[in-house]
Amino acid sequence: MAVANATTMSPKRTVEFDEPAALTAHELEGQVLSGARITCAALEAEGTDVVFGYPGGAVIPLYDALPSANLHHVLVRFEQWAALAADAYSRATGRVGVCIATSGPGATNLVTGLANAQLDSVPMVAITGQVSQPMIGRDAFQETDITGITLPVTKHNYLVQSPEEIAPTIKEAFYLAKSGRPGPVLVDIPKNVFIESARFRYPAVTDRRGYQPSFLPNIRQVRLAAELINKAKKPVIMAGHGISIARAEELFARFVERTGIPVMFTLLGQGTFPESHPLSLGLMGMHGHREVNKALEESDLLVNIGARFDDRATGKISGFAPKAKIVHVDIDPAEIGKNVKTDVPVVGDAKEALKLLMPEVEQRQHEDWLAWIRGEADHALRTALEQRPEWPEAYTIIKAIAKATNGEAIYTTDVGQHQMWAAQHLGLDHPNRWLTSGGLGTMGYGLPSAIGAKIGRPDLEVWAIVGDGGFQMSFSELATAVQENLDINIAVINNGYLGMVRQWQDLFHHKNYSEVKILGPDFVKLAEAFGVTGIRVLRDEEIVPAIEKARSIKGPVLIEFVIEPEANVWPIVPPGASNGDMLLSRFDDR
Ligand SMILES: Cc1ncc(C[n+]2csc(CCOP(=O)(O)OP(=O)(O)O)c2C)c(N)n1
Repeated sequence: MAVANATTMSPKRTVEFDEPAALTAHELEGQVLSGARITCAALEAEGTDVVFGYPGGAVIPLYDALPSANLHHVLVRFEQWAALAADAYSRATGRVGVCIATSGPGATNLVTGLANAQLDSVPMVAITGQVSQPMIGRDAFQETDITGITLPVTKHNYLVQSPEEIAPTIKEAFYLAKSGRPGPVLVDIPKNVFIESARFRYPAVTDRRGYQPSFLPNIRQVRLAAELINKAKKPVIMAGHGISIARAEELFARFVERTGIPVMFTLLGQGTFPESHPLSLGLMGMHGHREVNKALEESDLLVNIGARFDDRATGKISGFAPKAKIVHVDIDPAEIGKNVKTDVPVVGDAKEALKLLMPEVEQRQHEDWLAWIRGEADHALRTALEQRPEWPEAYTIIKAIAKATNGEAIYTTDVGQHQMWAAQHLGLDHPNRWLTSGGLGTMGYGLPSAIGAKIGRPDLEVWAIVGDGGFQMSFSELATAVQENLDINIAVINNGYLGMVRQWQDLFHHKNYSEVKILGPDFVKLAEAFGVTGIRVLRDEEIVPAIEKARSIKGPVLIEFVIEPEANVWPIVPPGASNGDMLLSRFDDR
């Protein structure tokens, strides 16, 4: 193993791990410490108190130092879930999530989690061990070029060259992760660098040459946007994740109420404004509500705040908001005009943009426009059209979970039909409590993200709503939930299929169900094997008692909800079609 390579370090620079236990980063300032201890102290200096990780040869020195640091380490069962738990921790708390993996396979297992955070703009720092410096480039045991591999899926990454570099690198990594458009940053540290020592000095500031993220929008652009807002007759707001990233929800609510503009949400924009508010329209795009997509077609002004015009939200670009002028508020100038032609770009932080917009916009109401939109709602759109009555319907289950938890829990999901049913029916009123993989669409996200969220927000109830397919990717994390004694509930929506793929095969590939029938384990027995309470629900009348039982039990509980195998999510915008061409049901043959 690469462990032997540790002997290549210079002996005179090595320190024994006899450093004082659990001193704070502040107290360690100026002391000579191992690179491993410096790494921990730097994390502490950034306010980190939890790390999600998995040990291995190249990071053994780091794990040696962990017990004497003020860091709670959560031992996951697979590194990908460490990255996704850190991602969810970050989304739920607004702090930077941290994950750790060893070199080689440990580091490569982080890749999907990094890509997930990159696409959803989640601040995260990943620390990976690397083989000792003299072994780099020799195909050493468990050597991978992780900085090369992760270059396209990180905001930035580093290969640290000396223990002196660790503290400034970690300082900069946190700064990059959370400033501007947030994202994941990876810090790769060779094993000998963990073992060698240096004087610990944590820099007060960091100054990365050439990195000047936008923050304050240009007031002229703000005024142009306000002009359009003040004269629009049929305006809509497209609310995106950028509002929660800027923690701008309060100001956003005041802006909406002042301008009287109805709000539609991207998948990740949900929760940025209460869905129960009269000005809230709900989800837009591929599985958006009918009236929302109709409003898009009809609107004369679309104000996008903090979203990136993702194709699942826009549908076919040429049919997207065809009559509307477009205002786009985004912190990343690269997003302006990338997918949708923008009339007025406002480049900056969503909160700062709203602060500047507020005094420029008039108090207005759009009653006729709102009445028109409401008139487009199709209350008949129900999967009920296709349901056999003996099976519980997924949306009944989702609504029951929302009701039992008073809409106040953190809800996480996997990816697929259950995710869309949850997005449509949870009725999300609170910010940063809807944790779902938007851009990457990472199956398996539900359970590890529930773990990350619960650790970050132990004060909140946490529900993972997962598919039987996605859950089979990450159920090993039940062991982590038990080891951490986490009070989380897991709702497995079991249709016996890779449901969303089956739905596409059903609707767009002549019902050619190729490789989507998925057998699962006995989920109740599986739960029990992990020491988790398992409940199975087969009938409507069992739904509420099962949810209440799960809520009353401390520790993880799994409920398997068996649903109609071939239920579809409606409406759906066919791939490549305009939002206005959504199908409302199987019988909608437009
Ligand atoms: C890691 C990964 N592999 C494949 C996919 C493609 N995919 C999207 S949804 C889906 C089916 C999910 O099935 P399940 O977890 O049972 O959820 P359901 O759609 O039935 O609710 C698949 C395979 C994906 N999103 N992520």
